[in-house]
Amino acid sequence: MRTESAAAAPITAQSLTERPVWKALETHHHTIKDLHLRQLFADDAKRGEHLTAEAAGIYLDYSKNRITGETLRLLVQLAEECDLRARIDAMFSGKQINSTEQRAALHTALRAPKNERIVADGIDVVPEVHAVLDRMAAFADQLRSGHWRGHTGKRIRNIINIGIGGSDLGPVMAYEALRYYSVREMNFRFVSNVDGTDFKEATIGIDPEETLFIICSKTFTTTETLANAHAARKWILGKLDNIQAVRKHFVAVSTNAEEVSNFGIDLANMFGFWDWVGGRYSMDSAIGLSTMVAIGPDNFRAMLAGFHAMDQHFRTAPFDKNLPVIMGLLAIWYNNFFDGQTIAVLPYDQYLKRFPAYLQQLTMESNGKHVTLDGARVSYQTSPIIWGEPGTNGQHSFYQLIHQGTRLIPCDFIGFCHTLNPLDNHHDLLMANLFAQTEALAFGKTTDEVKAEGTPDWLCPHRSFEGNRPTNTILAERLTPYTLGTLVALYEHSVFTQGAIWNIDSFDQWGVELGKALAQRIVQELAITNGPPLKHDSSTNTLIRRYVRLKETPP
Ligand code: G6Q
Repeated sequence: MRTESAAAAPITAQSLTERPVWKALETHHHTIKDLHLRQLFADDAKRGEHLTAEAAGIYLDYSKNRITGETLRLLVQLAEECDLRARIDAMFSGKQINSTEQRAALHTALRAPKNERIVADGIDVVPEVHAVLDRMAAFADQLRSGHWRGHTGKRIRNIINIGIGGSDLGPVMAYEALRYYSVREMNFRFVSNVDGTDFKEATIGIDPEETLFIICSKTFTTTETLANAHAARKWILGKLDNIQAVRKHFVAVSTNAEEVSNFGIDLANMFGFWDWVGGRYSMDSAIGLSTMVAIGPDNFRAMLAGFHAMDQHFRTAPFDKNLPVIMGLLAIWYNNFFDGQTIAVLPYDQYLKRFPAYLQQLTMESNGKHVTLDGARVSYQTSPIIWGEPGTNGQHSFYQLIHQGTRLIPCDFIGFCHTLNPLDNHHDLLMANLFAQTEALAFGKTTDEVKAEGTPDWLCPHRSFEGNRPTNTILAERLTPYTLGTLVALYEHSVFTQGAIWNIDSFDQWGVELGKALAQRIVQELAITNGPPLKHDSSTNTLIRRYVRLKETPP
């Protein structure tokens, strides 16, 4: 869909790094870069209360960052001068902010309440969004109640989502995050990799008669997904041996009705979405069908309400109180002024174990760009690398580097005041670790303190902690569908804020498209033993020849 007015992005001749406010930030960075968090907290006894913000049930403590009031003032000024406000409005109102694909990025419409009106290309999209949600809900209810039966009349007990990238990471993350709320009589599995192992392992020990596949693909042309979908059809027909079975064991989520139909899926069993929903922004569209089946329509709608609450906050709150804006600006502060290269996301909740992986795509596919909206090479770093693991596991692994390594790694700690699974004092232990880590990272342990503990001189350098390692702490009451929605939207909009300031297209992914095209050619070459001479570089030619020769040799 093409939306009416383009030019959401203000194309300014002035490069970001030439702006006076950018230069002021550079000077300011020079002045405060050695200032220690110990000093900053000593200077303001209430810093831990002042540098906080709260919205939609999310409390953000950003006091343990290497910033002063002046830093914040300048960063907010940067956001204003980069027209962040106008860009936010352009996104929410359906302008073509994804300029290289000439599309809107209107994922916020996916969680708009029924009475809202959002016009794209002359059409109010909200009724369409709700019509799909209602169809999804009816289908999910049929499955959950056992009314939807397989071809031989058996109840569906296994749901396998087939999709990759944005058609997989969101559904997997949301299923894991909301597992507590999921129907336990059903199994949910996810197949993404074209590696046959993924499909094989997902189908081991389950009965095709009790299995439904959700084929998620926006384009319905993605090689990996189609290969797995064909394997699934074979697997179903292998047991049921009747093409009619496809109708009862496959549904599709796509924007491409023609290809869905070519595959053999009844269009009555297709759930649509729109080209203004980017893959990595689609977990709250029909791509979330597996999530809805798992947690039920009411919980899914609660998740959408959480997204929407954060959307409203992002759209309306002043920048200095705006959680996604503050987080986005802090990411820029470390990325562009401290030369920080990565950000660790550390959820202290086992259910959020796939959240860092989800954020990797959201952040790095969105902002891993090297040219501005007008095609000029950027003269500054764009997306940081995102990584992480749930606490406390990470503490016994890579936190060593965060505490005592040579790199600056800002971290986001995420925790909840209530656990979903009370077990003795486990939750206090978990949260004590979270608080202790942020405290230790900020304040460290001086050589004098280490000495005072009786440590011999030679050991003191090894046991000292410089501290001054910045962290954000995100605290919410409890992990619910609503909270998950707010958390995802928080990061979506933080990513948006960063992209707006870097003046890049956060909504295209030409790097992904390249990969999709390149493998097509080589796969044909791998199928022929004595084909024509290869025309790649000498490394690729040799690797292909070696592979083709050895794959013919029995192991
Ligand atoms: C996400 C990307 C990418 C995409 C996958 C799957 O923003 O566009 O990760 O989601 O390549 O694409 P299909 O859904 O079209 O199969």
